Parts: sequence; structure tokens; C-alpha cells
Amino acid sequence: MEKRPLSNAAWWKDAVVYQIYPRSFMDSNGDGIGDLNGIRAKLDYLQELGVDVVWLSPHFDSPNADNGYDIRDYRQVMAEFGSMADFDHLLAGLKARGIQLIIDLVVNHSSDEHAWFQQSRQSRDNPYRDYYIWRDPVDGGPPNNYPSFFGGSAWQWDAHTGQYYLHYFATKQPDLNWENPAVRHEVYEVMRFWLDKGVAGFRMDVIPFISKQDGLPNLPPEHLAHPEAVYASGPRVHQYLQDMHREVLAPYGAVAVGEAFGVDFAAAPLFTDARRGELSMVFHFDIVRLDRDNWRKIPWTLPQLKAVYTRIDQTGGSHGWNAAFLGNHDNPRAVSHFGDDRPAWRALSAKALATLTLTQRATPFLYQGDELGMANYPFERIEQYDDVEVKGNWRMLVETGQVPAAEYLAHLRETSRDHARTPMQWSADAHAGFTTGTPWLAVNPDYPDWNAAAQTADPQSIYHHHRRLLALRRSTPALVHGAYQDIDPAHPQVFAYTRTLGEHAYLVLLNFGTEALRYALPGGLRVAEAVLDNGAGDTAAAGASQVLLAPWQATVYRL
Ligand code: TEU
Ligand code: CA
Repeated sequence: MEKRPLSNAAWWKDAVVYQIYPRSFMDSNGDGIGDLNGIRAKLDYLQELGVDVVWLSPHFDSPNADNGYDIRDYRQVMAEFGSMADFDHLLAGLKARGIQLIIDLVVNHSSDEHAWFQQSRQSRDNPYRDYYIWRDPVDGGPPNNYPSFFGGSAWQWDAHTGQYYLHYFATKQPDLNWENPAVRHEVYEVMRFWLDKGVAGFRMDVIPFISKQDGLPNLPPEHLAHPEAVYASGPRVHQYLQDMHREVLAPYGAVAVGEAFGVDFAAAPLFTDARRGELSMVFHFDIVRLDRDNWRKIPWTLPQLKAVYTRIDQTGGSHGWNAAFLGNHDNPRAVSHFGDDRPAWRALSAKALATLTLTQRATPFLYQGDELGMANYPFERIEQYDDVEVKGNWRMLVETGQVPAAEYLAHLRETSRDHARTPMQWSADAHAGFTTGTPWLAVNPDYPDWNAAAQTADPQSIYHHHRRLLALRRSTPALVHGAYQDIDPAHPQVFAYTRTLGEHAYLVLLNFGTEALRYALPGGLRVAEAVLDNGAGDTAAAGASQVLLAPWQATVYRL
């Protein structure tokens, strides 16, 4: 059965997406690394959950300097993940269940082991030289002061040809030169290759970074700690995206989700306004970065969080669209990040966060394991981490004596990307049922109590709360398309908003705390009936203008 309504060009607005990080999802052959056949073995689980789309993090051939975000061959499957035949089987299995597939398009940079870069570094007059960004030294050093996100300069010296190449991320991730029309056409061809196989579209990695600033001037000092604002505002990014839309996305009717790292609220509509023909929607970083400054954890308040939700909704406007998410492979676990992962509150707060994400005027993106309330890993030592970002910053900050090891580790314990990358917890069996071998990254020791087998068997579980939310969203257009209104932006503990479409109005009430409270609905509102609740306490009767909110209670009312 095909879920995608062909008459509706913007079918993805009504969809719910589930992100799979293949390395950590399911291992089918006992080598400790998740793979495509492992995903295929879990398709019934995804179908029962009720998701419409899977976003697969990179599955391409890669030396794994950044777990696949460094691609060596855009047309090959990573050997550890399986073969092209395995990919085709997976895609067929998804389609048979009415689930679309979007894949990761990582084309701001490639791997330094990509054939293009191997050519490019041969000589200054190699035909592939201009596929990347090479510059002469300035005063015997790098061409400018750009920093890399993974520590140190964004320029790497190449003695063989006596020039530097640009890399916003690891040295093994050289940035492609989008000024070169040949590069743009190569990217279109890669996109067509996968679209011809039947993928529905792409999640586009750091896509605003593809246009570099003219002349590559130094960053002003105030941008040195956060270069993303400058990297995301190159002069030709919209031209490149409009060309890509015209050449590839529009003819295939493909969906495109941009990772809008560095894009501010004013600029966001330029990427997503459908009249401009660029992207379908974007991920904003303002929620997941609310409580952090790079690797540092910083305090946040609920009114700040609510203000960001309102701003994001406004950037969508009536011609754009957004992606709603609280977790992905680059962030700590949602329940540890914005909920409360202590035993008493973990399940309730995870359900409250799911209620928030699944009642936004945006396409919800769920990250693997968050539907089980998977929590942060109890990291203690630097050796326990895998992430290239963690290690690069350790070398730059701790080994140089700028930041004490204990301080860096204390912040990483809250902010590291590796929290999201520990293996999926399928059961109480050894290694959480993820592998029969030795997992590539340690399984969270809480898996005997927090796993899919236990939760699929328990109707009150976080997993089943997600199922109910997905079903409610599917049957309630107001929760997808209805106007979003925060009705109490200043309240320090209650998140209250309405979703209104014509005469259909809903109220979402979320208690973001461990204290019960009596809440008088603003503006004379009265509830009609509770349509979904997370079981934290009782719901209010029809006609009530006051509601008792138990700790972490989350209720959707019809008004
Ligand atoms: O991440 C974009 C990005 O810059 C950050 O989210 C990144 O995780 C880092 O923390 C910045 O300090 C995308 C991918 O999602 C990420 O996994 C890759 O490492 C990165 O691009 C490079 O491809
Ligand atoms: Ca494997």
C-alpha cells in the first residue's frame, strides 16, 4: 500500500520521519557494526510505530573519519553496512510497507580519499584541482583565520603542491568547490543516481555552507567562536539551491530537508519559501543549541525555549515549512537534554517531549531510540568516546592546557554527540540484542530496563505513547497544519499552546517540571475533552477552565 498521495505535492508535510544511524541500529552479522540487513530485519517495528519516512544517515563508502559524513564514493554502499543489493532490498522492503526513504546528501565536503581529491592533490594543473578550494600561504601561514569545527585551523597544508586546502570539518573532509560548475553537475548526477533507485529525497548536510565568501576574508573576531553564521551566508547559496531544485528536485518531485546550521531566523524563509524553489524544509539549531555554547553546557529556561518555538513557527510562515526535532546523531539524548532522565521522571518526561514534537506545525523527525526514552551514556573517561569532534577539541583545548580535562569531561557528559550513537536497545539480551559480537561503541548499561522488547509489550510505555501520538496526528489535520499559538509565553513551568484549523481547535498542555500545579487557562479558554494524555495524572472534565497538572503531565485537549 502506497501512503504517498500523488495528488499532494507537499505530502511530506503530513509525514513523520524516523532517523536511522545505521552504525548503531542493528547488526545482522555479528561484527558489532549495524548494517542494512539489520535495518531490514526491523522494518515491522518501524511499520508498527507508524512512521511514514525513514531518513538514513550516510550509508556510502567511507573511511569513517566522521562515521560516514566523509564520503569516498557517492555511488557505493559502505562495505561494513552491506552491498548495493542489500540497499535495494531495504528500499523495496520499506516501500512494501508504505514507508519512503530519504538519504543523506553530504556534498559540502567529501572524504580526502575520494577519487576527485586524490586527483586534485596531484598537481596544480590537474583537471580536478578546482574541485576543491586550494590557496597559497599568506605570510607563511594559512590563507585566513577560519577555524574548523573539529579543532584547529580550517586549512590543511599540502606539501606536495605547496598550497593549503579548506576543510570546515576534519582534515579528512576537504570542502568541495561549488564555484566550479563541474562540481555542481557531479552532485546532480549523484542525486539522480539515487532518485532513479526510488529514494524520495535527501537530508542535506550543512547545505548552507556550500557557497564560500568572496575572497575568503578573515572572520571578524566576534565570529571566531561561531563561524557558522559566516559559513552559512555565502553570496551564491540561494542560486546553487535554486539551480539544484530546477535541475533535480523539481523534476523528480523530491523532498529536501536542509540542515540549517548557522542560518538565522531572518534568512531561514529564503531557503524554505516554496515560491522560491529551494528546499522543502529546514532543521533550525536554536532549540538543540539553546543550552550550549559549542561543547559547553549553559543554563536555559522554559520561556526561552518557548520563544524559539514561536520564532521557528513564524519563519515557516504560510509559504515555508519546518522540521521539528529534539534529537539526532549530533546531540545528547532528548530525554536527558530537555526532559528529566532520573528514574521517577524519565518515562513521563520522554512522553511529554514526544507530545511536543508531534504536535508542531512542522514535520516531526524522531531519532532512533528516543521512542524508548534512551538516555545519555554515563561517560567518565576520554577513552570511552569515539567522536572525531570530541578528540579534536581534546587535542586543541585540553592537551594545550587551555581547558582542564575535568572541566571538558564534565561538559561532554552533557553535550557529546556520542550519547546518541550508542547502540539501539532492542532487548534485555546481551548487548541489548544489537549484536552477537562486540559492539563498536558501548551499549548503555541501562538496557535491561530500557529496551524495545519491554516497551512493545507494555501498552503504557513511551513506545506506545509515540504510536498513539502518530495515530492522532495522522487523523487530525489541525495538529499538522493548524495555526500555532503560544498562549502563555512567560510561564516558567507550563508550555501551553493551541493549534487551530478552521473550527477545529486543540490545546496542548505540558508541565515541564516535577511540581504539580493548578493551572488556570488563559483567555477564558475551556477544554472540551482530553484526546491524548501521558498518564502522569488525571485529565480535566469537559468545560473546565482550570487544570491540575501533575509533574511532567502532557495532555492534548480538544477545545
Ligand atoms: O553536522 C553539522 C554540524 O556542524 C554540527 O551539528 C556538528 O555536529 C558539530 O557539532 C559542529 O560543532 C553535520 C552532521 O550532522 C555531522 O554528523 C557531521 O559531523 C558534520 O555535518 C560534517 O559532515
Ligand atoms: Ca554488521
